[in-house]
Amino acid sequence: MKPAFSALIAICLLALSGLSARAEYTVVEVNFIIADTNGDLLLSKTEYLLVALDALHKLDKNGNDAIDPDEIGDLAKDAEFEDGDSDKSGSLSVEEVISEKLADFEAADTNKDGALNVEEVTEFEAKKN
Ligand SMILES: [Ca+2]
Ligand SMILES: [Ca+2]
Ligand SMILES: [Ca+2]
Repeated sequence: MKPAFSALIAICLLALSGLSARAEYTVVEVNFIIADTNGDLLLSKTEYLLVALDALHKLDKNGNDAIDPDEIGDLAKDAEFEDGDSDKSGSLSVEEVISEKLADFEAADTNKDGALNVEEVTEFEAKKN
């Protein structure tokens, strides 16, 4: 599915979901709805991890199941990339992406119900930037 098309669907779903009555949605909200594959307005750990793994596979141009610095350009200098690279191999493996995302999930789940609602994700993304 083309990204523009799935964003359009997400906006329609948001409108139908009654999540908010606004005409415009933030990038975080649109991404949230795309990630929320079962449409319960909560991101489970699986849904959260699938987004990261999907991104990894899109970025992984040489197909070694890892994000290498030359595949992401300047993002490789990002603290998040360096933090995630726990064995300091210079690349992010699938395992490293999963463990980093699980840590993110725990940090973002402020009410500790084992799922992320849109407020939790919005707050977490705001803190990260
Ligand atoms: Ca869900
Ligand atoms: Ca790679
Ligand atoms: Ca939560």
